[in-house]
Amino acid sequence: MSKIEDVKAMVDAGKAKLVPGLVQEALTEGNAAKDILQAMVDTMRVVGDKFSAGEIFVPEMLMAAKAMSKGVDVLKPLFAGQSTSSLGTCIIGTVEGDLHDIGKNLVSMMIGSAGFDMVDLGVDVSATKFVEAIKENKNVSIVACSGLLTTTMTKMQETVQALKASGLTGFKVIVGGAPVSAEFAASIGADGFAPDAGSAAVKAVELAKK
Ligand code: B1M
Repeated sequence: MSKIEDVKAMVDAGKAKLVPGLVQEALTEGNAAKDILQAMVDTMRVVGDKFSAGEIFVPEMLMAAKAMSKGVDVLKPLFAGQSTSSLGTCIIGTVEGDLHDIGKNLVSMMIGSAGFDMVDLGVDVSATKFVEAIKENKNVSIVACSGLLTTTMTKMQETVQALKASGLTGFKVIVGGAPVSAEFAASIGADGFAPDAGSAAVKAVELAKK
């Protein structure tokens, strides 16, 4: 059995101490970093389904999230960019009221590896904080807003509106996250949408070069 199956099982079981070693073993076994990452992403979907079905609760979900984050730490250097010239600064954060950060961290890793200088504002980021971050950082070309909860999609809308109304220029806004669609992104005035971390990086490069 591939070590990837062990990685999946231990992320599912929330074994944060075991996952890094298993990810390393899966790499040694010859598995591609992107396949190991995808396996962990798929496992988090299973974890979410179990939560929806009432089979597990928030603590188990949190443990699985921690386990995945530890696994991602092992893979991070393998996704590091080879770009020498910067495409500008990308400000990234999860919108106000939302504490989910695994997807945001993956998006940050991929956009960073595409050649941007990353400024990660973390989770529960208000519209005001996003706007302030543009003022505080040089050469901001992209603002990336992540959101996982349907209940905080209005905060994403508020954020995009505040960014557009700020009078600041020179940057484009990308939004994404499980409940976000291309239609929703367009309806709130975002410049771009991406369904996953890889395409977020592609979209960021495309918009920064426009
Ligand atoms: Co939460 N949670 N959670 N949770 N959680 C979900 C999102 C949920 C779908 C679970 C479920 O019910 N099936 C559900 C949301 C329902 C909804 O609104 N539609 C939910 C809920 C309800 C909640 C709480 C309300 C539970 C409670 O307290 N009763 C609570 C809310 C807390 C808050 O935020 N205020 C809560 C809490 C938590 C934990 C803290 C326990 C933990 C998060 C820990 C952490 O992030 N550090 C957690 C987890 C782990 C999940 C699930 C299981 C996994 C999320 C995840 O990390 N996925 C999730 C179920 C699921 O997603 N199926 C769930 C893996 C990650 C790689 O995928 O984040 O989707 P994702 O990111 C993807 C894409 O979405 C995209 O690219 C990423 C990688 O390819 N993407 C972007 C993300 N951001 C992007 C930005 C972009 C572009 C693409 O451009 C800028």
